[in-house]
Amino acid sequence: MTDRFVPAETDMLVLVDIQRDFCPGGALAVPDGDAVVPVANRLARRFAHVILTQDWHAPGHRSFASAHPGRVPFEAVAMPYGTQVLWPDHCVQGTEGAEFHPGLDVPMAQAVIRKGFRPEIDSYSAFSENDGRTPTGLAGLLRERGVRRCVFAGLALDFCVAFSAEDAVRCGFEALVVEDGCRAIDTGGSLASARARLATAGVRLIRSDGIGD
Ligand code: VGL
Ligand code: ZN
Repeated sequence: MTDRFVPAETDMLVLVDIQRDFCPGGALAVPDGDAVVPVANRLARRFAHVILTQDWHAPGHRSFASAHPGRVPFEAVAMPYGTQVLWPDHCVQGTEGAEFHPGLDVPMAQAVIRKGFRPEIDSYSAFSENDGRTPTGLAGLLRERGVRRCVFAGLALDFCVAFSAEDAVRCGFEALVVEDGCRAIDTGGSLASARARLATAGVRLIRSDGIGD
């Protein structure tokens, strides 16, 4: 049993990081990641407002294990702004891996928020970078457009989707996550931790078949 959810004029669908590198065959492939593509395409047609986020790293980005001699991907290290998981090189600006998944069909998307472009700092959330205080500008964009509620789907549930949804609440928006429109990386307990944080933040998880009109 899922409660119905009816999209309103003041809702924004935020499709997170549905990019080649997060899908099977990509540099940081999320298991079954491309399964979110048809869900995202369907969802996009139910909302008056849709935006995309795009992970967009400078070459040699500090979140890459390759920038830390002796370290390997999925290890956690201390960075000036806190603990950071190290990743394989992924979503490098201008590369094929950074492109949106070729099956993503959302020509109605109104904006693309690129994040993680500063070489020294990672950005999971679509609202602010991992230091928790450098804004991306998304909150201002949403406020200026009269958006009150954000509905998230995309990759990965336990990183960019969860951090974005939590931050949405922090910025004063209501936030929901379409669970079947997401897939997770699940490294080092990240999925359990993300679920707990989402529950604490009051982010509702819904299913795409519960979205009506
Ligand atoms: C992501 C790890 C590194 C994500 C981005 O989109 O969830 N995860 N960069
Ligand atoms: Zn990244």
